[in-house]
Amino acid sequence: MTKKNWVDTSKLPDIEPLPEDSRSLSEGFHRYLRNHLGHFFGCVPFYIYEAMALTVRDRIMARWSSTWQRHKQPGVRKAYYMSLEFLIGRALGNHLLNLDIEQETREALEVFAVELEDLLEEEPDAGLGNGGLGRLAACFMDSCATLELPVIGYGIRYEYGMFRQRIQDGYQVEEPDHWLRDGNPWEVSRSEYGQLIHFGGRTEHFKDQDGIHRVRWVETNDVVAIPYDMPVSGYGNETINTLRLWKATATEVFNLDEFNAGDYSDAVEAKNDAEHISMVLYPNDASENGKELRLRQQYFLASASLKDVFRLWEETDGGDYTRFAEFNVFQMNDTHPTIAVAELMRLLLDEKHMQWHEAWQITTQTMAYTNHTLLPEALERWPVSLMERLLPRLMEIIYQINKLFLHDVALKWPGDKDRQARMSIIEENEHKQVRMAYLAIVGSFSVNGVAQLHSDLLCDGLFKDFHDMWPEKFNNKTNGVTPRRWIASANPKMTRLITEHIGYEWISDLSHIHYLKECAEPTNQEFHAQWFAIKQANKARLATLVLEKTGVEFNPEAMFDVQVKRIHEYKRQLLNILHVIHLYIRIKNGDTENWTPRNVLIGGKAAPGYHMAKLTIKLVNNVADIINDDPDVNDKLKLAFIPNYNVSAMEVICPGTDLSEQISTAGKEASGTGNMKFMMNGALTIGTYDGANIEILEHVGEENFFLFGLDAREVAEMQQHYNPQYFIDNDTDLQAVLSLLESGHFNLFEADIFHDIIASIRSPHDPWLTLADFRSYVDAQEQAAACYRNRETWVQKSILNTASSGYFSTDRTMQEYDQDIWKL
Ligand code: 26Q
Repeated sequence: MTKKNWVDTSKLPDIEPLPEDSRSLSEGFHRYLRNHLGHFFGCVPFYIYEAMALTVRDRIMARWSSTWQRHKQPGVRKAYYMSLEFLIGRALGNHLLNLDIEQETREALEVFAVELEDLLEEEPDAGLGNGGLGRLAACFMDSCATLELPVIGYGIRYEYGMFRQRIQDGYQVEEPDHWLRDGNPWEVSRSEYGQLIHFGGRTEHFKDQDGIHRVRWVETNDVVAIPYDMPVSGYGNETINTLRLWKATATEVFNLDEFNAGDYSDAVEAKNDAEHISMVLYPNDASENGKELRLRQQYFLASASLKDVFRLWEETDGGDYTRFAEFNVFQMNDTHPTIAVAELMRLLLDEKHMQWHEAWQITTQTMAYTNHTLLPEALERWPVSLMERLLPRLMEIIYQINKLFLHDVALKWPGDKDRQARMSIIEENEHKQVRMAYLAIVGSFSVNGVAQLHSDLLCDGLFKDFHDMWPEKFNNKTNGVTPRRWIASANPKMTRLITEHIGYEWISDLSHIHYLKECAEPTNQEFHAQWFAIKQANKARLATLVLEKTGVEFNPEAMFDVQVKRIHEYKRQLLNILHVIHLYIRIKNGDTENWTPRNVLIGGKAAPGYHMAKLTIKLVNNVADIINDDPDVNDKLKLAFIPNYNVSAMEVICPGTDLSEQISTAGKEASGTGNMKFMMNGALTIGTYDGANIEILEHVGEENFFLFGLDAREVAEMQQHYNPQYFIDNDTDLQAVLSLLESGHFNLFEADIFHDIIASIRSPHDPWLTLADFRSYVDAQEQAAACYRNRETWVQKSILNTASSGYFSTDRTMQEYDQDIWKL
């Protein structure tokens, strides 16, 4: 963008930081409500929230400005976290915690007779992500700010975030999430840093004055990317980092030619086309392949962010691109932004006029790639034909990258044609496709998985050929979660108790949490009683939420058994339901000696086009209807499906959970992060030997974890000759469960609707081996139930889980990224 309307304000003196006492907050709040928002007599609660958000934002600005100043000093090496998703959730409570002004804010609101908790509820969730990968990006941003790492997040400012889920007759119904409808008080738009993004057109190859071969990308359709900045506050420090989200707009409000030619609607249509790019988040947490708009989103993010970093580089470090890799590093959150590899090459070649070799050096010293999946079917592939049409210059560059790469492969393994075909970035079928993961690996100096098992399996399986070629590129970075949101903010009662006993350092250094282990000793009766009472209070809070959202009454005395996550076959919500049906049958048979009453809570969204996942939701709801209505069952067992599971719901759910369900088929869940949130809040895990479960188990000890099921090696083995009938024949409990399900007991007036589910778990081709793990799952559940009846041991194990969770802070994860990859 040209800076023709640029007004330099950098010479103005720094703004005095605003006071943060309750009086000053109260005044600010009142002024915003009256003078800015114009509410004189009264208003709906949302504006109360908005006025307070603006008041708090005022306290952020001076720090934000000085953080930018620091980062703009020449010689500051920066990392850029590029992600199609940032699942941030709410911001106000988070900033109050980080700025340590919660008490003052409470007092400021007293005059207006408003409860802080009610006001926080008014903020819509920023749901700019599907699940684990998007939430991880948000936790990373939090930790980087707390650790004062110069990291900028780059993403898309979706007008519509993750859809809202409603349940109608037991089925999921999706509704649009227009989270920006009432404006977003946290964002600052910076039109002056807009970038032009090209699509379509064709390339022209020519020789410049010096006879050097050059390429022009011409006749493009352009879109403008406008950045919107969101502040990311650090905990207890002066750092405010930036999450920069791009909105797509048309190059001109109206295309003047068309407008003058009278094609008014055509001109408006072009504007719409451009704005569609940042309109909606794809609600698919496995790849939704081949969708042109998705590829547009990916390139839009990659190009806008790279150009923005170039601009920063030129403004602050003078723009000597030979030194670019010394001061800049990009972390690609999965393959979604991987087109950035080719775009960085394009910018260096075509716009900075570098030689291929030099540009490739810079690119491969600047890019790093994180993989989040082991499912081969979830690896992104883009049709070459689509790439050629939408991004012709980038496709040329990818071909060239591949050619030089395959040359290296051939030199390393002479004559090994199979290997060359296997490793090619271009899959040579009748419909050629670009394998984005391979492009990412070839173009990066670092490739990491997100838990130890996952990283090992990448090296031995999915990416074995590449590991053979470049073992030094591969590394593990076990995920984490931020203890600020997931303990300090979500569980204030537990936070107070912990801090009374071990001090407050754990909030910014979770390794301190191990000091709690002493409190777990049975001699600490007083502490145990307090721990138990807090869990009970959190369960009561969760029970209230469940009642409000589902109408199902949970008894707070019963064990809270919770599985919340995206609905996916590999996550095996079905296994959970089979167990619930098993318990129901036991109750109906009067087999209830030494019974542990249980509330089973399941929640999560299904991708709108994922038939099996949607049917699973229907099954949960139908089973719930039968069980919850049965007077024989009563308080012994309850089942509820909580609609619209999201970040804010999890903030109530994880503190109120006793038993955390992490029951994926071993070798399929890359890491999991919900497992860590539950652990931190004192839940025990029932889980498979998968993803980060393994590391949780190692940290807490197997006596404090309910492990069951096949491990990854056994799964791979059994998949060769899986015979579900064998498990049915040898298990009368399983026979009873299947026969009740097949009898239509849970779909009395909906004939046959669960046919596909039954067929899938009975199939020898069921990749998730659900029935193979049924017996050991039921046994582990029985152990958990027995353990829960002994309050003393359960409380001890609960404390030990929290006390052993220190490793799972994203502060630790970010320090490892910094030490091994970013070196900031
Ligand atoms: C791809 C192409 C087109 C449309 C959508 C997508 C898409 C979007 C989101 C593909 C995948 C995702 C999300 C994946 C995800 O959340 N993976 C999870 O990442 C977590 C953080 O590392 C891990 O803990 C989980 O194990 C992993 O499943």
